[in-house]
Amino acid sequence: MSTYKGSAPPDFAQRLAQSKQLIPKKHPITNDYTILTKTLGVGVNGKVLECIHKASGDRRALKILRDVPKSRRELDLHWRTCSHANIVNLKDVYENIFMGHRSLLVVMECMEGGELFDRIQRNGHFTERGAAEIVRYISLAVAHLHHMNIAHRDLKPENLLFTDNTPGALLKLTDFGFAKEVKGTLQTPCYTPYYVAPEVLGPEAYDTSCDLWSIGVITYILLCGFPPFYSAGGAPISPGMKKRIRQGQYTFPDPEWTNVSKEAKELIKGLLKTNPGERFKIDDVLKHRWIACYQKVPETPLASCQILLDEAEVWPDVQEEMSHALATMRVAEDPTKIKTISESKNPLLARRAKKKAKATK
Ligand code: I85
Repeated sequence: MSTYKGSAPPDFAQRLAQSKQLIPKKHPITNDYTILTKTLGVGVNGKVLECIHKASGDRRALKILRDVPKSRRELDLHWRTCSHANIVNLKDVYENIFMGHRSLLVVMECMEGGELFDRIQRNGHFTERGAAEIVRYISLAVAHLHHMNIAHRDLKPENLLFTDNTPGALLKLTDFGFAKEVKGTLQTPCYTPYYVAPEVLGPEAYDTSCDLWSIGVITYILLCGFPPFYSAGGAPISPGMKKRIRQGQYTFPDPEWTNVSKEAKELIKGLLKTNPGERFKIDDVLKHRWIACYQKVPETPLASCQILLDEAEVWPDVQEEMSHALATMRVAEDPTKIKTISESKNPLLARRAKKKAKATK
């Protein structure tokens, strides 16, 4: 690297401190890492393998992305946010030809504790306070993103991983394949604020609100072991289920919910509001008593670990239902798509907008 004077090129951590911009390494990844064949999972834009950092012997996770704009966006958003304790950390990025394709090879810290609900099921004992602690971790990650005007939009149990298998393990969020930078509402010009409907101010509230709906669903499952909305008879997303989601029809049935605190139920109600405008914002969650004072939440044993174990065979259906519901929200809650089409193809609207802009000057 000729740009660095004198001594050895700075390592990744140094570069991180020096510049906010991500510069992928160009030399072959195999100089630094041994890539193992074990697949840890498959994400939105690429698969994840295990690898070993030669210099330290550390186990790490490698995500292989095709070098296309969509992957660049994923990497950029992950990079900008990954210094947070509850977001999976990036260790190295390479720009290599891999298996004949121009690829981005993303090395992450290895989350050895695996997925959220696998661990809860494995542990066999789980309390309401434990659930509050987990929801707090998720909310801290989401708050970090939302405060940077980034919506994750694929917040589901498979993307929440534990650092290790110790009692002090941290939970971290991963996969920025659907993440999106949302425009701040403040700079939107040309409107008289008194009359402006929230959706006109831009997609911000809507894009970020799907993350809050996700937190609501995950909290519900943590507390009882089954989702708030599910289709009868195991069909992945039925018309009946869609209708229940749209109308916000869910209950807190006995006996699973009998001993769950009213604060927990109150939080879920704020998160599962059908109208995204009425739904809690991330700061409402962090300020909520059940989260802010999570150490005072009762240590009531929950039915969820047993139910997750008993219902293990339907878990893939639950995951599919959640993925599908999120996909629907990503499309439905983006009013800009609709707006830009109608505006760009409507000369009358365009002229009126111009006139209005002139008049307000
Ligand atoms: N470690 N969604 C489901 C995994 N460490 N995993 C997924 N998108 C990603 C896989 C499919 C998430 O961006 C994913 C992504 C990144 C990871 C990831 C990152 C870091 C892991 C798709 C493990 C794991 C689990 C159990 C044991 C171990 C590792 O998945 C091991 F033993 F290797 F330590």
